Amino acid sequence: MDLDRCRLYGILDLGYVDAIDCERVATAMMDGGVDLIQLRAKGKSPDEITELAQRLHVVTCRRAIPLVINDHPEIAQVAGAEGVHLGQDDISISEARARAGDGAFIGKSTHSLSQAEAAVVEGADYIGFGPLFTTSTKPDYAPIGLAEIRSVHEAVPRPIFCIGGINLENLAAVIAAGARRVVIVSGLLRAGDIASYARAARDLLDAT
Ligand code: 3NM
Repeated sequence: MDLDRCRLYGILDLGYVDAIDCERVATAMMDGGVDLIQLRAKGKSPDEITELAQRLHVVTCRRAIPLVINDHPEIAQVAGAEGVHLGQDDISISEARARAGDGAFIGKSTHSLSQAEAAVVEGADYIGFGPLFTTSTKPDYAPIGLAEIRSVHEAVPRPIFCIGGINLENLAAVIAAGARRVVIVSGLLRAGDIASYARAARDLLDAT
């Protein structure tokens, strides 16, 4: 899986999207140039997530866009998803790799430079780095700001996706601070025209 080429990561967060709309929203994201999609379904049952992951994978496969499952390596395996995303308090990367099977890539959320470095030592294929700004999608985390973006890129030889409160209003500043890849959740999912919103973000990223 060539994660290096991925720069705009969209998350289907069921806090913002109804399960019934996920395929339509994923398609709009991909139309706009999102090149990695995660299913984040906090509070849903494993059966519900599995069913949704399987449906979504049909749609993402058609465009050869990798699908990442948050928290559930077994579901990634059953659905044939390409990746798994873990938080700091989840199972280890090696455990997730064993459960997801067959070459799934594993990403990990990190909230400081030292966590980012530790995630690489642990074997993460990519990291999330944030939250840069306060965000209602993950409200209990203190924002880390933009100051460490450059040093994390110097320290971590893996794709780094900056995350947390990123939107079209602040994306240029995030890029100017050194980000090459970003995750946008609520900005995209609340947009009236998701494909156009993604395209505008993509254009800003591609200009660097
Ligand atoms: N993880 P939005 S911040 C899911 O820092 C998530 O690990 C974060 O959503 C982290 O774009 C975050 O709506 C929320 O702010 C991102």
